[in-house]
Amino acid sequence: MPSYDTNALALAGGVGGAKLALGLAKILTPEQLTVVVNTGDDEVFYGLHVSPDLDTVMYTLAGIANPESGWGITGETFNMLERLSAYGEDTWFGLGDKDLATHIRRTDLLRNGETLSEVTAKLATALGVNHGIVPMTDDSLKTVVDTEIGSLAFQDYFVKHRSEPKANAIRFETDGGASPSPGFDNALNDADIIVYCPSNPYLSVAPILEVAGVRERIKLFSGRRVAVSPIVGGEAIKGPAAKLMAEFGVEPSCVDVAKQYVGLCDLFVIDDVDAGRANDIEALGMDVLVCNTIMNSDEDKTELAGKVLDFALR
Ligand code: FO1
Repeated sequence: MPSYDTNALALAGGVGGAKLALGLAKILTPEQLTVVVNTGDDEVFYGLHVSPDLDTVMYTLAGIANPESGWGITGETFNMLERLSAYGEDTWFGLGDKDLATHIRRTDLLRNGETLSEVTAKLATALGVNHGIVPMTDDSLKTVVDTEIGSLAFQDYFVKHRSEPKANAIRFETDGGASPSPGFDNALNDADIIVYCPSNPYLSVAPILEVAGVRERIKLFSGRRVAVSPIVGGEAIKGPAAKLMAEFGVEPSCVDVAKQYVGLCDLFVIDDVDAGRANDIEALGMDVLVCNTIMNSDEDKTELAGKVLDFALR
């Protein structure tokens, strides 16, 4: 494994982002990598502050993520949820018994006045994660999906309604504006490369770019910016990206993901099955790397992370 002389800032949503973040964490030291995570999906459930994407990245790096779903903790049970349901609570959001401890601890620390960044660092350290996992902001910035059945908070859209209602628009609501978290701010100043993990460009990366000043700072970023497509062969590896693209009138393809990043990205990584689309992406002004981007095993994650770093640093 070559050692890299670089500082990387990775932008990640949930499951897909966490996979590449793990690959990067296996190659780069904690000093060399900051993973900035979408918090537009955060929600209060049963009185507890849940940060699904932060937890997915944290559990993945800690080696305890549920391998089937990609989110939640492996070997989970749902006794608490059953009891809550018996009390008449509508338990459509599945908080497992082990996962629950994370949300109780987070909520408690937030109520004591700690920031989400501080709380996340404490939780990650307790789980043995040494690489920096930071929320995009310590402020509130919520993803709202305007659909044919009305405006839905992200988890309402994604989990309760299983992404079924036709979406018209995606909006981000802040309570007086959202600034980058201190870790994000530092990484934007110190990083040599920015990696867009293969996360949904509309639901996971767009909220990160919505944080005050971030889009402009990434536009002006002097190092290389490299993105990995979450769309392979016209399908999203996971989640509703392809469905949303079709609803927004764009062809669900790696080319249209690249279009979202014009001016914000120099290098674009697509899967072997999309090799025929490389010219279309080059025409957008990005260099293209074609390779396997499907990350089933830890070896796949490390291999892709290595290729992404080699491509960015060549
Ligand atoms: N996704 C589901 O589809 N159903 C659930 O009940 C659910 C519960 C859940 C609990 C904690 C957590 O961290 C994530 C959870 N997710 C669930 C996943 C989550 O909604 C999405 O992965 C992200 O918000 C999108 O990246």
